Amino acid sequence: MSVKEELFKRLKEAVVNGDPEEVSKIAKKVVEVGIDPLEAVEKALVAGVLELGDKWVKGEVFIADVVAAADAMKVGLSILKNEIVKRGRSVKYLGRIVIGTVEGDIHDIGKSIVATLWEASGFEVIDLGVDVPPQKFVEAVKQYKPDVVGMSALLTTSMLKQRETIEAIKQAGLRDKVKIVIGGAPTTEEWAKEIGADGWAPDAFSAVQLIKRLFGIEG
Ligand code: B1M
Repeated sequence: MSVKEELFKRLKEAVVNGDPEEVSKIAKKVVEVGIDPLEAVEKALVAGVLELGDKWVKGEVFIADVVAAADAMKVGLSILKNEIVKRGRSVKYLGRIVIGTVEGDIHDIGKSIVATLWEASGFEVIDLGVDVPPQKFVEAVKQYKPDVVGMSALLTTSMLKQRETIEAIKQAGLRDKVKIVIGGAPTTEEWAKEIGADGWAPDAFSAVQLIKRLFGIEG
């Protein structure tokens, strides 16, 4: 087993065990030995949360275990994020994006990864956090004047808030000032079209391609 595989295996285990200290220690080691931080996010941090998520859906673990794993995962993401952004650092920002998880929804793992990759791709990303009401997105558009608004939703119930937020931005007379993109596991391209979003992405990597397309950036 290579050093990388060994570190990824231990990092994933630390996430599954909901052990932030161990996650922090191994994530720092990943950076120290120069392993691709993005690969560590995908193959260890996210893999750990999903593995536990499957056990939870099967009723083998409790939701508290999933929360602990998600919190431990986010400790690792914050350490690896700096390295990801540093490696992708571009001199000036290519554009400004406001992102948030919609009202009634507190899932933020996917959103944080998307925000990290957009930052690493040279965009200024303002993260509004979770459980963000439509009006807060409207205020953020007025305050930050972003080029793009991104909304994440992980519940079939909270997806409806993506539509409500687009309506609120329209009501505020701001719809032509921003591009709006959505994502999150239950969302689909059809849903994005139905609610009048400008784009949708199934995962973080295609979210980077999407944002570059919206800005007319090649590659
Ligand atoms: Co919850 N949860 N959860 N959960 N949870 C799901 C989503 C669920 C599918 C599990 C299940 O039952 N099968 C289910 C939703 C069912 C549905 O409505 N479709 C569910 C449920 C029901 C719930 C609760 C209601 C459980 C309860 O309390 N009874 C509750 C709801 C709380 C709330 O939001 N109000 C709840 C709570 C939680 C925790 C808080 C414990 C925890 C979240 C911790 C956190 O985020 N800080 C949690 C977790 C971890 C999950 C699972 C296990 C994993 C979700 C995740 O992080 N995936 C999930 C089951 C599963 O998916 N296996 C489940 C990994 C992440 C990288 O993927 O978020 O899809 P994802 O992000 C991807 C893409 O979607 C895309 O790129 C990302 C990276 O590749 N993407 C975007 C995401 N956002 C984007 C935005 C974009 C573009 C792309 O542009 C803006």
